[in-house]
Amino acid sequence: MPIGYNRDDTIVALATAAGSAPLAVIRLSGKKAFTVIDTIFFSKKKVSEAETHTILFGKIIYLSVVVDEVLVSVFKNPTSFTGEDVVEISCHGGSVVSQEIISILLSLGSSYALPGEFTYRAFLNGKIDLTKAEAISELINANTLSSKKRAIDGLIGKLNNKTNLLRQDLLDILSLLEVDIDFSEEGLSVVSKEQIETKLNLTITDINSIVKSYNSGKIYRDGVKVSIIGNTNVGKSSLLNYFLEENRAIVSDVHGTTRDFIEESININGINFKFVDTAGLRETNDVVELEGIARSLKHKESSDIVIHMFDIFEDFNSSIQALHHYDNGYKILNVINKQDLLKNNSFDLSEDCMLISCKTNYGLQDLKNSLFKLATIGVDLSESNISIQSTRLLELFSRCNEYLLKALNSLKQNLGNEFLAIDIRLAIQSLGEIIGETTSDDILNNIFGNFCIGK
Ligand SMILES: Nc1nc2c(ncn2[C@@H]2O[C@H](COP(=O)(O)OP(=O)(O)O)[C@@H](O)[C@H]2O)c(=O)[nH]1
Ligand SMILES: [Mg+2]
Repeated sequence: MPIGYNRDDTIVALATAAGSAPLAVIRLSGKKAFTVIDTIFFSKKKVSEAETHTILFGKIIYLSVVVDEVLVSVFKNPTSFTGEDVVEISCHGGSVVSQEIISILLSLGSSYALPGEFTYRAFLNGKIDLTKAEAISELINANTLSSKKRAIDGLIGKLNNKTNLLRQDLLDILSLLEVDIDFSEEGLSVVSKEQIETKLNLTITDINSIVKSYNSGKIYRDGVKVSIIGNTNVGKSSLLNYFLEENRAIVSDVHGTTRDFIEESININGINFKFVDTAGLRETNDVVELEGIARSLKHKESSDIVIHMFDIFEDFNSSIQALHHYDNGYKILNVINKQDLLKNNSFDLSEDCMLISCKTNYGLQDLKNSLFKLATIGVDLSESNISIQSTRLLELFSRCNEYLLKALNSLKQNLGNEFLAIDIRLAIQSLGEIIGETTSDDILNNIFGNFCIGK
């Protein structure tokens, strides 16, 4: 069991974001939830006598002082999120009211919930499996509609169903093998090698597509970081402003205007692109600008895509050449700006290079399209397929597939059904870990520890 979670106590936490807001919701879950709330909440009915899934209006009164007027939602075990007795107190927002109520609940014998503890209890009580727990975390953290949709798929059990189907397929193969093992003692064989091979291959293909979906899931969850790098005055800040559709960064013909970096996100076709406008690269003795340049280079290293920007008067051909020999894990888009200043069309544009004008917007839509294309190379953009977003699932599905490939190999080498059965059993075990049937404490700690408190 994960650290600190194996407790019988009644837990409390704020379920909404802290700060100024019209309402705040406090959650209380556990054996004493109803007795604790009944000592401070005064309404027509006691919470312990109310029907499940009803709402009561009343006052929280503590030491004869009215703390707030609130609504209390009542959920009796086992039909609550955690599977325990739960109350949700909707009080007035702002941090003072909710903190006061939480302090009172703590002083009455409940304890402060650890991160993800409500969800962990839901898991312990069989209300949700691990794929759903992870989906809840993904849903809360989703920052585009697409990543939200993928999380909902997990929440409504698509991944769980798929995993169970795959497991059933493997169990079918296993029982075929076992029947065959029994009969082979009598010198008979009831199952053909081809039959097993076809079934194994189908399952392997299915799992492979799930493994591949991780990259798509990752891009939808984490987004794409794009740094705009180049010399001073080439138009980096102008480009950022174009993407953001606002005058976010100062644009000026003074060299070295942008001295710190500016980071802003936009959504392109459902994917979150984080643009970083950086200080222009040039020789300088200005300490602030030097620090800015150092930061530019640091951002470049952690980017998914670097827009390397030049203006048409620069000697960009040699720089572009140099860049192509430079492989740091990010993709490079070479962009030449200020096309509007071209006197004639005799411009020699090398491949892999885009010509734009931030002044007239020439080529900017193409640049946006190229960015999207570059970011989504190898990514499955269709939303109908099952997609995984966590490294835990990636690891387990990959492991499952390795066992199946081993089994396939044993089959091809005629190693005997006993050998195949061993690997298929291990593959089935990996699928069991996906839904959390057998899982180590470390994994549970990792999953639930990453939740926010109150969830
Ligand atoms: N003619 C022309 N001027 C541009 C273009 N893009 C930017 N500029 C001008 O170039 C100067 C530097 O632009 P800025 O975006 O601040 O460049 P940065 O230093 O790279 O961030 C400003 O005076 C801009 O108005 C363009 O496409 N055409
Ligand atoms: Mg700038």
